[in-house]
Amino acid sequence: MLVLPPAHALRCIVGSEKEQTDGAVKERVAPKQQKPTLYKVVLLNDDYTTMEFVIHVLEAVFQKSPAEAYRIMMQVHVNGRGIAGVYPWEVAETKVDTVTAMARDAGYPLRAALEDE
Ligand code: TYC
Repeated sequence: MLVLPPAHALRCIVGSEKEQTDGAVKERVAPKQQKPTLYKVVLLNDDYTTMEFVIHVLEAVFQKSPAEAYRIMMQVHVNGRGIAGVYPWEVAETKVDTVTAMARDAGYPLRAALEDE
């Protein structure tokens, strides 16, 4: 399923807009969001991508240890899907793009997707 960023995940520019009134400069400060909404990056199984390549992706893109990368790869291989990591919207989206580009460059059909936390 395609997940679009919610309005609150979009960068807020209100705080940087200055309002000029009678020579006075007022600044409206938008309250900073303390906890960003998090999204899961999910890896999907397929029959052609090698286990070694998936382990490499998990280590290189998701900073997993070799043991954790192997565990997640096997989880995807056995169950069809597995969580590679949980990140704020823009980070998660970039990881999906990076995985997809790496896989296509290497000639593999590996897919990654975003999910609501
Ligand atoms: N099923 C693949 C194989 O047997 C391995 C694999 C694991 C592929 C995880 C994708 O996300 C994946 N070669």
